[in-house]
Amino acid sequence: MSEDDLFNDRIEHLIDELKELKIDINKAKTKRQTDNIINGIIAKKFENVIVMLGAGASTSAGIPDFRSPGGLYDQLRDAGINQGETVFDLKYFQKDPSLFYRFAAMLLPDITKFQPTITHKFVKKLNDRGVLLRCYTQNIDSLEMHAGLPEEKVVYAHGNFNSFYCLKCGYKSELTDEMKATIQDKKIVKCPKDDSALKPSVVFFGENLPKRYHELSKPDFQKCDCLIVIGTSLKVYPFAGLVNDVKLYIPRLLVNREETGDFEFRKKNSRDIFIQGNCDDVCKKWLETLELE
Ligand code: CNA
Repeated sequence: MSEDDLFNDRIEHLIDELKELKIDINKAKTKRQTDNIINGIIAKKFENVIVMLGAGASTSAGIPDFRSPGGLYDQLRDAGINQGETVFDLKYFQKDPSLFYRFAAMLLPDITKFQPTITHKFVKKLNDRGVLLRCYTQNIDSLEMHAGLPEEKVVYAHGNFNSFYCLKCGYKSELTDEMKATIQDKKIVKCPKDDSALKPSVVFFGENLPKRYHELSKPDFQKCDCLIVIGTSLKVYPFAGLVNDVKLYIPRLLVNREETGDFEFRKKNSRDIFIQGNCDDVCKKWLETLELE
């Protein structure tokens, strides 16, 4: 080997070492920042924590998300529906509700089938410790409620299946066992008054978000002293925009399989922290730490 070759070899080796070191430095920084947040929660330095949840919080319960490989949009594509959003489009539903009812069973909350995940239990734990200001969820599976979070602590930003209503005559009904059976049979749930399709109180594309979301989000996000965002692609607005409604110095933590959203993880001295991975694994560690205290 010539001297030049030896030199180049050594340089490449050094570059590799530096690259590894940089990753370790980033990991250590993320761990330190995250520990600060969990310790801050334990010490009640943070008393107004907001958790924003997405479909990733429920995937381990067996409910597919929309956009992950093998998720609902992929399954719809396999069934010949290329635009997954169509199933949840208000105008399309008014034209042809059968499309929605073909797939509704996949999302219908059935507590005997779907149980709250460790992530939901972590959010409940925050509330038990008295530091949860509110949980804003995009999920329509009501697993927050089944985890034991009180109603006033949750904003179901995209509604849920708890009630149904008629778009024509305004008839309203709670979800009954009979309606559940109809949905499981992939049939349309009909209005007993005018026989048109009943729509669940799930927010479809083209619909306004619930009044409670509009009333609470502004004051809540101004009061928030720590934001934890879990299992969401942050692709759906206005929900995704909420991350920018906290004050400029408030720490924002994202736990997700991939980086997403309007954050500045790489900026020097950034308040934003990204933890890549399975949210249940991350929340399990946090839960254990909180339970030890
Ligand atoms: P999405 O667009 O499907 O994104 C989910 C995100 O979570 C992706 O970035 C995934 O990588 C990530 N993810 C999935 N599993 C995990 C996991 N175990 N750990 C960490 N990250 C994970 O879903 P969003 O919630 O962002 O989109 C909003 C839609 C999805 C809302 O309107 C919901 O109503 C709708 N949705 C809800 C449910 C439910 O209620 N469980 C299920 C499917 C879709």
